[in-house]
Amino acid sequence: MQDRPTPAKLQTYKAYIDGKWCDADNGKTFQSFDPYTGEPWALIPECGAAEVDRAVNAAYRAFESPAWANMTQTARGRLLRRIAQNIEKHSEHLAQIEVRDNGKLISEMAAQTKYLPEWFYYYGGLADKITGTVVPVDKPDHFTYTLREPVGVCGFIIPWNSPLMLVGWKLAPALAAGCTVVIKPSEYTSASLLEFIKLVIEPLDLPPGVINVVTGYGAATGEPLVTHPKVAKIAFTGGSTTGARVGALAAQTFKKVSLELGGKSPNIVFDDCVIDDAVNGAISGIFAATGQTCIAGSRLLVQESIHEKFMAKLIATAKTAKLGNPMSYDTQVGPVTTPPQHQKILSYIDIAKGEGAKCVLGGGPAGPEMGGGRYFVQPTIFDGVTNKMRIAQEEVFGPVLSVIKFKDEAEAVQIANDVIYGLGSGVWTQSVRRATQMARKIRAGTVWVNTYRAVSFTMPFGGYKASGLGRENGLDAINEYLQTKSVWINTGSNAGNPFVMKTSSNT
Ligand code: TXE
Repeated sequence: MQDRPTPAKLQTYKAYIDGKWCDADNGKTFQSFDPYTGEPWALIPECGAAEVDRAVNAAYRAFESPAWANMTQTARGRLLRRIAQNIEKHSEHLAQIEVRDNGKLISEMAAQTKYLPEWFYYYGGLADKITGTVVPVDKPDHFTYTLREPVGVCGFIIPWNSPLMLVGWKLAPALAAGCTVVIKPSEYTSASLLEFIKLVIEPLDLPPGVINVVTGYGAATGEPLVTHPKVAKIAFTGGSTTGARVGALAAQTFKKVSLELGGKSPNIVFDDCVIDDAVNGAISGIFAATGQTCIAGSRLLVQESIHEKFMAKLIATAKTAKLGNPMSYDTQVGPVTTPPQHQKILSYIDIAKGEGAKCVLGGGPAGPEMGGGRYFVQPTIFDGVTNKMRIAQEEVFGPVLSVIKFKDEAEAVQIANDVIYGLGSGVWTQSVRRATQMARKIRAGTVWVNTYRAVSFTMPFGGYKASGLGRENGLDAINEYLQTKSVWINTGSNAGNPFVMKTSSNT
C-alpha cells in the first residue's frame, strides 16, 4: 500500500439550504475519511433537526412558488438536460471525490458518473409526456379526467456505496415530476453530493429551495426528515433494518415511501452454461465493488454435476484479483468503505467458519503484503455452505461468496427463494426454456440471464420481500413522485336525489 500524507488542512464543506451554503447552526462538524489511507480528509457540517426544518420549509416554499410551480413541463425537461450536460463536464472530478470518500474503484465510479447524465436525459425527455387521461365514466353528461401531480417535497436518504448514482436515480424522476427535494447523504460520503451541487446545480440558477442538502447522522438528521410533516415522500436506499424503521416512521405522517434495501442474491450456475462466462459473472457479482453492493451475487448456487470443475476455475480466477489503491485504474479490489463495515465482514467470516463452511479462498483481512491495507478484506470463498447457515441468509456486504450445491431446477428455485430478500438474481444456462422458467419462478426484482449487475435508466429496479418497496428507474419510477387527482365536471343539469350518493350508472 502506497502511503499518502495526512493532509495538513482538511477540506471544509457546507450544507446547502434555500440556495445558500451554510454551516450547522451550532458550528459542529464531523470528519470524512479516505478508506484507502484511513486518514481524515474533509470536514462536514453536523446538521440536526433545526437545519432539516429550514431545508424542508425552503423546499415547501419552492414547491409552491410560481417560479417552480408554473414552470412548464417542457421547461423542466430542458432543465434536466442541462443537469445532464453539467455532469458530463465534471464526471471525472466527481468520480475522484467518490473514490476518496468511499474507496470504491475509480474504474467503477468513473463509469457510474459518466453514465449518470443518461438518467437526466431520459427523465428530461419524459417530463412533458406525463399526462392524465380522459376517463369514460358510466354517467351521462359528465366530463371526467385525471391529473397527475407532483407529490410535493421529497426527502432522499442516501447510503455510502454509490452515493451520486443513487441520488441521480431519485433526483431525475423527482424533478421531472415537479417535486422539490431535501437530500441527506450518508455521514461517510457527503462530499460528492456537495461537489455535485456546486458544479452541476448552482450554475443553473434554480429557484432557491428546489434542491437542498442537509449533512449529518442517521438518527439526528435522517429521522427529522422522515418525520417532518411537510415532507410528502421518502426515497430511501440503505440497510433493511434501517429501512423498516424509516418506513414505520414515515407511515405516522402518511408519506409515500420507496425503499431500496439489502439482498442475498442467488447467482445460479447450471451445467449447460458457458463455464468461463459464468465464472466471470460469479466474480463480478461478488468481488467487484468489494461486495459492497445491494445486488451482490453473494450466494453462488452451482449444479452438483459441474461443481468440481467450476470451483477449480472460479478459485483460479479469483486468486488473480489485484488488490490496491482504488484510485488506480488497474486495481480490481479496493478497501471496505467504513470501519464498522470492515468489522462486520470479518465477523461474518468467523461466523461462517464456526458454522462449518469450508474456506477455499481468503478468509481474513488483507494487509499491505497482499496489496491491501487497514480496511481491506481478502476475496473470500466458502464452499460447502448450506442455505440454513447465517452466511447464506444474512447480508454481509463484503467480498465473501457462499457456494451452495443443488441437484436440479426445482431445488435451485427452492434454495434461491429461501431467504427474506429478493433483490437480484442470476441464471447461467444456454437453454431458453430453463432461463424463462427460472425468470418466472425466482422471487426477485431483477433476474439476469448470462449476465450480472447490469442496470439501465430504462429498466425498473427494486426489491421483492425484505429488499424493498417501489421501483427506481424506467417509466415505473416516475409514479413514485406523482399522485393522481380525479376531476368531475357535470356538463348537464344537476337533477337527482341530493340525499343519495351518485353511484348508479344513470345518476
Ligand atoms: O446503512 P444504513 P449502514 C446494508 C449493508 C450494510 C448495512 C448497514 O448490509 O452492512 O446496511 O450499513 C441513514 N433514520 N446496506 O449502517 O443505516 C444513514 O445516515 C433515517 C445496503 O451504513 O441503512 C445513511 O444516510 N436515516 C445498502 C442511510 O440511512 C437513517 C447500502 C443508510 O444507512 C437512520 C448501504 C434513521 N434512523 C448499506 N439511520 C444498499 N441497499 O445498497 C441511518 N440512516
